Amino acid sequence: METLGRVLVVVPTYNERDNLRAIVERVRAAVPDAHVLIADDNSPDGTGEVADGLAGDDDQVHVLHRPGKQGLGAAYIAGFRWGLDEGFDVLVEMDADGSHQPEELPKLLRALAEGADLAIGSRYVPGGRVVNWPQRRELLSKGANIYTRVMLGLPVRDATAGFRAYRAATLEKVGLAGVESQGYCFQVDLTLRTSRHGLRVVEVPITFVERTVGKSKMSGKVMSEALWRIGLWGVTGLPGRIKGPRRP
Ligand SMILES: Nc1nc2c(ncn2[C@@H]2O[C@H](COP(=O)(O)OP(=O)(O)O)[C@@H](O)[C@H]2O)c(=O)[nH]1
Ligand SMILES: [Mg+2]
Repeated sequence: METLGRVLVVVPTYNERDNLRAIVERVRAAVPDAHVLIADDNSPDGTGEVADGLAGDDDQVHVLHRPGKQGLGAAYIAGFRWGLDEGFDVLVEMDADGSHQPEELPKLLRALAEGADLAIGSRYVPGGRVVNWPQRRELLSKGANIYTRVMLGLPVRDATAGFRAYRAATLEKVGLAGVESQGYCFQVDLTLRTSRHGLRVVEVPITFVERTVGKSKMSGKVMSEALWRIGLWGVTGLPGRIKGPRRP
């Protein structure tokens, strides 16, 4: 198993004031060497100030203040750019609301150390689970994954998952410049790009626990962007202008 180097956990936030401290503390306890970057979209509830407080108390916690709500994908692209510029070797995506359990982070990192280029924390491989999701949400998520598989033929069970670890080299190869996905379809976008570049995508089973504090930011706008973009990629073959080799 290889050593991975420096790990950055990027946590996008929009109105997560009452979730943020606990999640950051759990990450710091689960993977003490890792750094955390909070990418906040100027949340009206004061999440940005909570983030500044956490960063002030801990050299391994950082904050990226963004001017306004520009979507999950845009926040991740900005967070990844920051992490790549700072020389991190691994970039992790994790929600702030407790749905992704920091205690499962070592499993994702182990998959990278064993050779994966992208490790996805998957709800839909054997051993993966979802706890406390209303049936409507579960149907939406499973439907989105079926739609993605039919449209794109991706060999991934949970292409919309938001708990994942990328090698910096994966993001550099795939390139972030052409990524236009603003919302949650960013996850599918990057999965497709990574897979189309012939890189190794591995799914690791996780338990996804629905939030108990605060509100979901899933919206009609997020869903319709995913529908049309994934449909377009299905028809045209590729998102944006991928230059890497295409797998059969
Ligand atoms: N910075 C930023 N974070 C966002 C945005 N939309 C969602 N998030 C964050 O992304 C994570 C997942 O969002 P959530 O609402 O829990 O989605 P759900 O789990 O699919 O219902 C949470 O940490 C949110 O605060 C956004 O537009 N900008
Ligand atoms: Mg959530």
